[in-house]
Amino acid sequence: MTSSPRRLGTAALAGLPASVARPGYDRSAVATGIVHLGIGAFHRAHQAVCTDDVLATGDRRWGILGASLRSPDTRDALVPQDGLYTLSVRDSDGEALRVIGAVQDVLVAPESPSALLDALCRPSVAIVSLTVTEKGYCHDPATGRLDESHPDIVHDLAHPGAPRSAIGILARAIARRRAEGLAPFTPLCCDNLPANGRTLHRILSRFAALVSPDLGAYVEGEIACPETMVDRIVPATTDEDRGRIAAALGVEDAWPIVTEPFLQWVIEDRFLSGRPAWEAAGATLVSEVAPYETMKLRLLNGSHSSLAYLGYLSGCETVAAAMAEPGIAAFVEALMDDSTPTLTLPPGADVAGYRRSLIDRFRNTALKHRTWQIAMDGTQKLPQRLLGTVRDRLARGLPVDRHALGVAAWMRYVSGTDEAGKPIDVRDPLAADLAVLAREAGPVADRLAPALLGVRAVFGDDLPGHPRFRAAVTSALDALYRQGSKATAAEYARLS
Ligand code: CS2
Repeated sequence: MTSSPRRLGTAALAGLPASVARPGYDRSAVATGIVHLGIGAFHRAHQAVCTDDVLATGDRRWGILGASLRSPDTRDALVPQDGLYTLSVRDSDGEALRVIGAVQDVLVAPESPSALLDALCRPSVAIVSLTVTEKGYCHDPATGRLDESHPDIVHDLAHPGAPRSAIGILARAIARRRAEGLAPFTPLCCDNLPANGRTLHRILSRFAALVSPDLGAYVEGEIACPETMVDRIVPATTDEDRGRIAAALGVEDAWPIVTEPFLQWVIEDRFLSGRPAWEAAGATLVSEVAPYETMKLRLLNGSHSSLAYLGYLSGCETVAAAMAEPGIAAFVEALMDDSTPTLTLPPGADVAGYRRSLIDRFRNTALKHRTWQIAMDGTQKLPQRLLGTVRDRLARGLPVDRHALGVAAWMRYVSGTDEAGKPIDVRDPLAADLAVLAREAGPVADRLAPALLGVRAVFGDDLPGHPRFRAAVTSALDALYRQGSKATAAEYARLS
């Protein structure tokens, strides 16, 4: 008698409890149609799930080869499980478990850039999707242009055969496929960047032009980067999640993913070499993504970042805990009131319903979405989440106090101490620079606000000197220092 498996994998599938959904297709017959760069939790809760749905319809072209651009952790968790992992969908009604089969293999780019380049040059690969987070694009967040002095870009231009940035990897693979006479793949950005397809295309074309003018012209003219809007809340998996899910499965899963029921994916239908019928999984294929994307970035992510900073400073560990603070919850509603008039709504959009669903999603206590997780990388997030709205409101002569409070809470946060005097583990590519500015200025609004407003990568050339914005940020920061974030949020919620 063979012993029953103790770890999730192909051999364990048949023995899982009947309540656990699993791939209903022959995984061994699936070809690799997608390489995904940045195979973290978000991809595994979003695009991989939609692609799993497509595979289940019988279209076997779209298996996913995942790549991690940094750490081997995902590979170490998933490869011993034949790429399988559990998706746990949680809300107040309970938890539904499903094993996802779309991921076939995982590579670790730094261990072998050439293996990844070979995979990207397989003829079956038609799409290279990316979730490398905002900072993974090596760009200037304020302008959306390639940061040519970024260490990874400098490295990749000097060593094009062993790239380490997503941009260097894409450019090298595009050049090689072209030289080999293979059809180009479609790079598909699935990160929360503004105009994410156009931004990727601009950055990639510039990088390619620095490699050679000919490659630059080819990327500029021949490579399509569709826009996307991606949405699903995916907190980091905890050990408690692992324990609960293993008990339900009867086998260990080294890295299950926990998420909410909601999923939205809006995609510009502009693919060079075919695409999965993601509509079968509920995705919306459109000709213009921008209205969906702006609505999501400004209402969801703008609220999220504000909740993260205000919540964290006042000791709220999760988004749901911050939403349980009446002043903070009222502030988030009021912030959305201010963001809404700046939006060009998608056709047929029910913005009131959308906002209500966001509030419900933020209040989902079954998810432990840490404010600290969302607070990360603020320099890369503020421009598209809060500052676009600020610019639109300033241009129309409207008050910007509430968005200024979101910015001020970020300033208070990156200065490195919370309201209880505890040090904050600030994670941000510019964390060291921010810490120096904060130390030199001290916890004084009149000094700290102008110092941090001077960070051009975030605030560009226009906002640092804008008198109304500057005054609004300074007084919001002063209020945070005087009365803390709960009372300030409540006060700002009441402003007319
Ligand atoms: C969050 C997002 O971590 C963050 O910054 O705001 O990851 C958010 O959960 C997703 O964009 C939701 O789709």
